[in-house]
Amino acid sequence: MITTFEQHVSCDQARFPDATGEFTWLVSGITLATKMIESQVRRAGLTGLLGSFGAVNVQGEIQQKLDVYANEALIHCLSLRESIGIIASEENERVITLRHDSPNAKYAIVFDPLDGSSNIDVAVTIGTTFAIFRRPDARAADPLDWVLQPGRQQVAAGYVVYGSSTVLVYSAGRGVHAFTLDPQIGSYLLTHENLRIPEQGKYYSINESYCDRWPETYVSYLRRLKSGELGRRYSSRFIGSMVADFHRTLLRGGVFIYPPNTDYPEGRLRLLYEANPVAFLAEQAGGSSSDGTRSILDVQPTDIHQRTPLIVGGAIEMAEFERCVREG
Ligand code: AHM
Ligand code: MG
Repeated sequence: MITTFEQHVSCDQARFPDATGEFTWLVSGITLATKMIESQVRRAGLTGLLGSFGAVNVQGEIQQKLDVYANEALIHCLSLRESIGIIASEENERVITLRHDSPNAKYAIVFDPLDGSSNIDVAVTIGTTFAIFRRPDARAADPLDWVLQPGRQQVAAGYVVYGSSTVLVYSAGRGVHAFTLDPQIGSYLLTHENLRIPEQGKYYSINESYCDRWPETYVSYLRRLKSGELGRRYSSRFIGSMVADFHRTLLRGGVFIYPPNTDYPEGRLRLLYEANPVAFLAEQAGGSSSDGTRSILDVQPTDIHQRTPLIVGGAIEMAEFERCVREG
């Protein structure tokens, strides 16, 4: 028996007596857009879609052509979903207000259309991350209030990883489930139900070239992982696309870390649409996350593009990180 992503969401929603099907319709906008993106990613070298677009985004980073295509695909598909009032994207400086005052607009969605920009042109795994929030209250005047909510308020979150296969990983707060795109039929099919992060893995994932610019806590944490003090000597894996590095961490265990450094004192990753979705998935899968002092999910955002340090992984690796923080 096969279960498509839409079937899964529809069954999950049926638990709620007042479910109308609108949430299932909303998330079908994500699957449609990510299938459009995946199709362009697979053919990018053949269709002139590699290389830079010629513009710089709000982060001061050069936009790639595929960044722009992915952003437009998501905005186009999601704009048609009446239940979405507000969109925030890594590629747009301000939130996009679709239907702020409509009583049908119950949700906001935030996304990074294509994570891992440096890997786009070299055929290395990239991804799309997203999170959905409920409208804070019926009268919320400021569109920003819809998206500046702590990660714990995420109604659902996930990512699509465009790797050797294309996999959608999703949680609506009732476990983490993964759906692999079957290119023959064009549907995401359930392949991993109730994913759990192994309690202890064997990999740490970090850009170690910045080690002379990290706070001491991260230096001593890495030393401990490598020394064998946790019962094994950890090995290194780093792809440079957070989605890909996190996906391996979710399936195989271990820890993914992007510390603050002297160039990026707040870290490099974005809280709203990069750190929050993976933190939510990690917690749902039995792991946890930190920004160095508290769970990522407890951080109250103040800006849609704010950056954060991110440490996310399995129970043993995260307990060890907390220990290093306590010991200074
Ligand atoms: P992006 O949103 O421009 O792709 O940047 C985020 C990416 C992450 O996927 C990855 O973990 C990180 O940047 C890599 O940064 P660095 O090159 O500093 O290691
Ligand atoms: Mg990105």
